[in-house]
Amino acid sequence: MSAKLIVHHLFLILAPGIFLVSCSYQSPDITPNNVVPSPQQIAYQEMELIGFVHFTVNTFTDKEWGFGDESPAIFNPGSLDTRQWARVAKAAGLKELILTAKHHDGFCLWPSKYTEHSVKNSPWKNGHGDVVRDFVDACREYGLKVGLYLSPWDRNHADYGKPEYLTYYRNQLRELLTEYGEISEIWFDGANGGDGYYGGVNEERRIDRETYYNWPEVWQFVKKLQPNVLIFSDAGPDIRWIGNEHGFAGETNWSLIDASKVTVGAADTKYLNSGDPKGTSWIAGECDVSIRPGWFYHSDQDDKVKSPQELVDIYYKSVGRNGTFLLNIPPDKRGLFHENDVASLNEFQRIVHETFKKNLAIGKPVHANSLQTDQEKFAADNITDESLSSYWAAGEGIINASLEINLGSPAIFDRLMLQEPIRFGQRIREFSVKCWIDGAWQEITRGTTVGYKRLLRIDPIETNKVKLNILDADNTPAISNFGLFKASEGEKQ
Ligand code: FUL
Repeated sequence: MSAKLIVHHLFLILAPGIFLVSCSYQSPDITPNNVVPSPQQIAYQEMELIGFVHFTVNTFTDKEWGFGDESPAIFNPGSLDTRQWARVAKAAGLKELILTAKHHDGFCLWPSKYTEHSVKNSPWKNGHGDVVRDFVDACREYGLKVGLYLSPWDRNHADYGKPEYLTYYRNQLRELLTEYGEISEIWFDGANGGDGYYGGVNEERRIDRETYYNWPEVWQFVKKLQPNVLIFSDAGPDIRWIGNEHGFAGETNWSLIDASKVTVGAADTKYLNSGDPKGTSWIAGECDVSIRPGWFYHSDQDDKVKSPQELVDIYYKSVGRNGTFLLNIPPDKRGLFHENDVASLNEFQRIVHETFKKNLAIGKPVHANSLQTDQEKFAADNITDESLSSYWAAGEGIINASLEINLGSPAIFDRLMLQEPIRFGQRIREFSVKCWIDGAWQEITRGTTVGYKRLLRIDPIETNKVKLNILDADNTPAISNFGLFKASEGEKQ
């Protein structure tokens, strides 16, 4: 065989392999930060909106914190309908609901076998009801994730403050985490210790917040029962409290903290509000707030329901600042979300939908002054392709970079959106946005952190070119989405 023929034969043998290798070759992503979110934490932030449902004996006694001496006989909602909760939540764009299975009064919304202080001794459904069961069934029917709140502080239990109570608490956790299917989030509240009924002794009990519950052990126990559950507390380990009950994340908000600096129930709220760029764990902030002044339903607050515009403002200060918006809607004595709450929630959803339905930057060409490589994978146009998974990244080691979005013809907008591909960590520390106005670049706004999502409200601008400047970052900056929107008229009413 001639040498030429051998080469030819060799080519025929190797070519399919070469072809296969080149087809399956995927250029590598940017190098991730040391601290990145888990897939569950990414999915959690993408939900954006979550509902809280505070419901218990307090609903019937008109209190915020039950003392623990309430008779189960008072729990008797005439038309409890968990499907109405789920239906309303779904229509409002909420992705998960969290129910107070037990609040500080110790009354259990499920027939726990470890206490008599529960629905099993209530007239509701002749003691055969289970609100937790009805709740999880309704959530699943409407495609909502399920979260549960089990108050560590229990003003009813005789053993609260003693080691015996910890066994009781874990037994209840086991019931909730093994008998109701998949639970996506479990909420550990920080309020702890004080006066209470405590089995009839009516006294004040204090616990050592640092040691009493042995949180690391409780969290391990929880993860053993439900490996995918996300645990909320002041200190995480998966989701942290944002440090206030107004639903406001800090203007600067890192999804990282150093959890060893945080004591559950005695946290530095400023620290929680802004997170920590040097944080050692990914623990994003959850922004909780009630649609009414109280967490529980009180008829004298029927006219104090937050307006749709107030809810929209909170949306910008929570979701728009890299947080999740956890909005409480307390069922009334009937066991239903009140008409006023539903009306406000629906209008809130309509406004948000209207504002963000049309991104004026979609499909527009983008030019970057720095690219990771010339590969399509990192192309500047990826920030206007509407996909969260594609992204632009600056060249390795480059921090200052700018992206110019060419809108073609002049457009008017007053809302901006930036998103980082957080699966590689949170990076951007500071950015500015300039617009081409009267033949020159003029700065129209500036911001600090971005994270999963950053929304900015500005006065309406008309321009055909927008420039995003990354001014400071912890690592090579990357952007997955950029958006320009015109606010719904409903935002202003
Ligand atoms: C607080 C509790 O004391 C309130 O009653 C409410 O449940 C809120 C969400 O958390 O710490």
